[in-house]
Amino acid sequence: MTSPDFTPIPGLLASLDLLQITQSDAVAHVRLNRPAKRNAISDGLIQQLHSAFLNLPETVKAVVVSGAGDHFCAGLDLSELVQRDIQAAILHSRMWHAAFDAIQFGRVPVVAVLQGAVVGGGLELAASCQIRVAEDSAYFGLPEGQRGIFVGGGGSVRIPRLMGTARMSDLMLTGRVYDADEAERYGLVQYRVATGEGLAKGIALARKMAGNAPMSAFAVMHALPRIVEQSPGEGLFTEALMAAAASSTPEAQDRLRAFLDGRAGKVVKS
Ligand code: 1HE
Repeated sequence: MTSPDFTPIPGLLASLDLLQITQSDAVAHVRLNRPAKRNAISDGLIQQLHSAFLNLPETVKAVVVSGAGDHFCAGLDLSELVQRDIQAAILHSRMWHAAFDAIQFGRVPVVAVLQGAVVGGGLELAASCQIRVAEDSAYFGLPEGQRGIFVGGGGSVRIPRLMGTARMSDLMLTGRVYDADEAERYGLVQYRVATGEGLAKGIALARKMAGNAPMSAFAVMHALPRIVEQSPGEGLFTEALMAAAASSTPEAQDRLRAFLDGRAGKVVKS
C-alpha cells in the first residue's frame, strides 16, 4: 500500500496500465502492478517503465520503485521468450538497457523496496536504482543460468559492481539464492527492514534525497559511477571538475553559509 497522502499523477503516467504511479510532495512512487504474474517484466512493462522515468513531472525530486503483492519482481516474462533471431534478441536486450539507463542515469535518485522474489531481471531492475531496501522476505537469485539464457538487462555490468564477479558467477552457475541478510552482507542492498516496513523506509529515504541540492545529487548519480570506471588520474581530474561545479552553485553557497551561521544541522549518528 502507498501512504494515503500519495495521489495518482494524471496525464501520460496515468495511462501506463502495468504501473501505478503516485506522488506526494517531491516523491513519486512507481509500483510494478502485475501481481498475478509476480510482476514479471513483459515487453509492455519494460516500455512503460522507460516511459515513466522519461516523463516524471519536474516537481518529482526522488522516486520509490516497488512491486505489488508478495514479490518485487520475477524477472523477464518467460511466456514472451519466443524464438527470436539474433538481431531481434540484441534489440530486446538493448530495450531493457535503455529503460534501466533511464533509471540509473535519470534526473532523480531512485530507491527500490524489495520483498519476496527479486530474481533475474527483477534483480537487474533493483541494481539500476541507487538505493535498495530489503524486507525480511526478500530473496535474490539469477535463474538465467538454470533457464539456459544469460542476463540481458544490464546485470553483468551492474551486479558485479555491487557484490563482485565471483558471487554473481555463483548465483548463475549453481542456482544459489541469497536471503536478505546475505544480500546486505554482500553489498546488494544498503538497508534491511522487517516485513511490511519497506515502503515506509523507502519513502523516508526518498524524502531525504529529495531535499538534496540538485547539483550534489546529479554528481552522485552521474559523475560517481563514471569516476570509479576511470583511471585514478582521470578520476581525480573529473572529481575536481565536478566538485568545482557543485560548490559554485547558489544552493551550495547558501548551505555552506547556513552551516557557518549555525543555522544548519550538524552531522549526527542516526
Ligand atoms: C511468470 C513468471 C515469469 C511467475 N514469467 N510468468 N524468472 C524466473 O525464472 C522466475 C520464475 N518464477 C518463479 O520462480 C516463481 O514464479 C516465483 C518464485 C517468482 C513466485 O512463485 P509463486 O509460487 O509465488 O508463483 P507462481 O505460481 O510460480 O506464479 C504465479 C503466476 O505468475 C503463474 O502464472 P499462472 O498463469 O499459472 O497463474 C506463473 O507462470 C507466473 N509467473 N514468474 C512469466 N518470470 C532481460 S533478461 C532477464 C532474464 C530473466 O529475468 S530470467 C529469470 C526469469
